[in-house]
Amino acid sequence: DTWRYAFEEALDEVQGIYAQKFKEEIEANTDHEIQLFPYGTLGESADIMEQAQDGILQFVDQSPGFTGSLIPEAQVFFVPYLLPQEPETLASFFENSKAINEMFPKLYADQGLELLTMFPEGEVAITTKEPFKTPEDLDEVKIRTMTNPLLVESYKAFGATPTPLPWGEVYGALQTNIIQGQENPMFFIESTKMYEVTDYVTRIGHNNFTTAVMANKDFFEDLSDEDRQAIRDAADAAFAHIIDYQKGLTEASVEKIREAKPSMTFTTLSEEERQPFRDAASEVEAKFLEMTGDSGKEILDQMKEDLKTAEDATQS
Ligand code: 6CS
Repeated sequence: DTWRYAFEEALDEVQGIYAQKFKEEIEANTDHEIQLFPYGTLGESADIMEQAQDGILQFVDQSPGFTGSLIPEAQVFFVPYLLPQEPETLASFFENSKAINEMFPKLYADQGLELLTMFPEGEVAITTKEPFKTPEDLDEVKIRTMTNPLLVESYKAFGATPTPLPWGEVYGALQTNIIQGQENPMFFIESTKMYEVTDYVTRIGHNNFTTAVMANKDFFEDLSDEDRQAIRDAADAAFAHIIDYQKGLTEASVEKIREAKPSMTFTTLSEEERQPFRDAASEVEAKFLEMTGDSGKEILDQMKEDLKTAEDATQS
């Protein structure tokens, strides 16, 4: 059979590199083929999720940034300063986390989805038209977020005016000054030319971008044991590949942006400068618990435990 797999980025961006490796593994180890649908070929993130739930697509990559209304607990990835930035710690966390590998699959299953993997796509940086160092500087600044209620709460807590938009509207909204900033990992800021419509990149270290790959659950359950195993193995191989692929990617992307636009200003806030943003995190965490109740608390507690395990394992 030919299986259809859609994702939220271009073929040569992180989700695309993952998808290509997944396709390569499936085609090498089964009789099936994978047809890839990069961003823009089947609509926005919300559209491809709907198509995957309907079974029109067999596989979909949708980031928790867009899954918040479907699975409120997936918003846990937007509690500021929860995830570490060290690539090794992150990789170990995603690979071994009980929250990710045992708890989230049940929540995705309730939505007709078989969660195959979650992986990190890099430190999230904020690009803006004017410089900022404090929450006060962000007063009245409209920052685009993915359509995720908790991410909206984060930017409120950071002092800004959050504006949730699908990805396709971001470049134009910056160009016409409907918004004055947005956040994304450095590779994406470079590949989508966000530097053409913003002038400052600020690293406050508040998050690392997480994405998730899943299959339509009915499709997955109807497969043979061998095919299901081949899919799990392909997801694992692609995970290892994407972790390796991203080594040095943030810094290489900074260099490319500097080359394309020498006047782009990069600022990394110091620990002291980050403190007011860190202080805002507890308010956002409280909102998360308010939105998700006991189920959210269980996930958050487990994630904290899993993060501690990953830190102990990789930073000794
Ligand atoms: O900001 C966004 O909407 C997009 N960012 C990334 C890194 N991937 C896909 C997503 O649509």
